[in-house]
Amino acid sequence: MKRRTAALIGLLGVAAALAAGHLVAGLVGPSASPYLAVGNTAIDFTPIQLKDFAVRTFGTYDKLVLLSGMAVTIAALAVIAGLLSRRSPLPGTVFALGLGLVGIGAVLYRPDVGTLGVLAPVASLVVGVVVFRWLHAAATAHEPLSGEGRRNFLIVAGASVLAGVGGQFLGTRVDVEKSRAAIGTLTPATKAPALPAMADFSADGTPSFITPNKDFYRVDTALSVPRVTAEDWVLRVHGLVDRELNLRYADLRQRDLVERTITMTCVSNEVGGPYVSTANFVGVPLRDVLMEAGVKQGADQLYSTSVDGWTAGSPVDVVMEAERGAMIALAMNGEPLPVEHGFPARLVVPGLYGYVSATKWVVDLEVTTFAAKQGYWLQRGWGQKGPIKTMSRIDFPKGLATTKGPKVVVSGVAWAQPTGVAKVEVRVDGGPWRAADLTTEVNRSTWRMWKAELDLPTGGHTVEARATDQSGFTQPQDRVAPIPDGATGWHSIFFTVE
Ligand SMILES: Nc1nc2c(c(=O)[nH]1)N[C@H]1C(S)=C(S)[C@@H](COP(=O)(O)O)O[C@H]1N2
Ligand SMILES: [Mo]
Repeated sequence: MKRRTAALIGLLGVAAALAAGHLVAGLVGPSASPYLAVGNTAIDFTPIQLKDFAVRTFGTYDKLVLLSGMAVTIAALAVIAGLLSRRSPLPGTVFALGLGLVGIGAVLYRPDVGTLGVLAPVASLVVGVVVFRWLHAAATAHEPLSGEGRRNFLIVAGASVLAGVGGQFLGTRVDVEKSRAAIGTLTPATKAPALPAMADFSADGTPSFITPNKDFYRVDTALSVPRVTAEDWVLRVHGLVDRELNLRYADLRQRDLVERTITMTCVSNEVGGPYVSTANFVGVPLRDVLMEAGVKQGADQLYSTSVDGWTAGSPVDVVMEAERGAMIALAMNGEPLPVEHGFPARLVVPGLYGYVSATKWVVDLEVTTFAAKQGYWLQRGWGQKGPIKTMSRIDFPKGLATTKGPKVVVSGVAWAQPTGVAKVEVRVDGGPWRAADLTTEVNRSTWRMWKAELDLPTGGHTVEARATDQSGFTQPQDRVAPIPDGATGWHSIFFTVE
């Protein structure tokens, strides 16, 4: 058999296997797709340093990079398996079996796949083996590749494309956008105070005070965004409570909704990084819901789970603080939560990093103890409690930029939820610190913008910033990596004045 034919048989066998699995997953549950399940399991097992590197290097494209990397790896292995099978179909058969078993293992490991889900990787295994052997037999019988043999190749290629596309279509048929569009406006009974006139310094290079939803940072482990309609959504509240609750979307939206302006932050944000954004969230106070359920003595953890099995543990005393403003959010900046930010509902707890509080697509709240359960990132070496660290960032000038002098307005943001920012200072080339101007405070759980006008000679300069919060604490100079409980250090920018 020609090398080219052998390689093609290997590739087509694997394509057929993956497509068949994706099609069956479209029927029994999208997350049962063996390809996605292997990807998701890989994410769960990736060492934190590597995951951190991926997020740092590829940002929001980290998942695309993972899926493409997997595709290239699997294709390369398929070609090798094909080439090894020129004399006998055995190596390719073993490869198809092995790949199928990996798929079954990955799907069984997923927390969000139902019992039927295993049918998808089983379909992959069977189709992979059968198609590979069928093509191999045809190519052996009709060597060199005749019209007959070629027809088989085209059938497999065509059927694979159809099955893959069909699976994708079936998997996204739960019309979550339709459900979202039908919700209309969620009008808060208590509106957030209007923004003051000087809430940001966007004219001087800071972000706008409210982050538009499309620009709001996004961090999650979901390879495909979970699709839950508002109609199907139920939030179960249970565990160490006096009475269990099952809350439906229609119940929640009828309550007195509150609107709160909150700045969210990710623990994996580097000094100077982009994972901080602000929105007006509308929802139900989490404290009220927990009071209704009745938290029992001894409970110290609120353990929340998303529909795709991600978990976070928040301190009960924090979410129960009356002043804190923790909420079950339904809307963000005047519209129902965008699907990628947790539609139909998510948690938001001001002052805690997202990994211990901000569960998107939340479906389960268990009142329990830290001794009993560990959230997703806690299991992977991150800290148990995730209070947000006081931090500042320089937004203008950008690092290595050239800007006109001698007057240069340096600007940025600072945050210290829920304590509030008291002061931001800047210094140039290691000189004395001087106080920057601050915007009017919106509330202590939001960021605050700052700017300072500097007089600078032409040439290169380094500017540094540091924030002091309203408890009098100044962010330390020591550089600490995000793992395990958030980065520290002063942001520093080198730029040139011309
Ligand atoms: N279901 C789910 N919720 C999640 C996560 C996740 O991976 N899965 N990541 C958390 C983390 S680490 C952060 S920082 C915030 C980010 O929320 P955003 O994507 O809406 O900005 O969501 C949190 N909620
Ligand atoms: Mo995060």
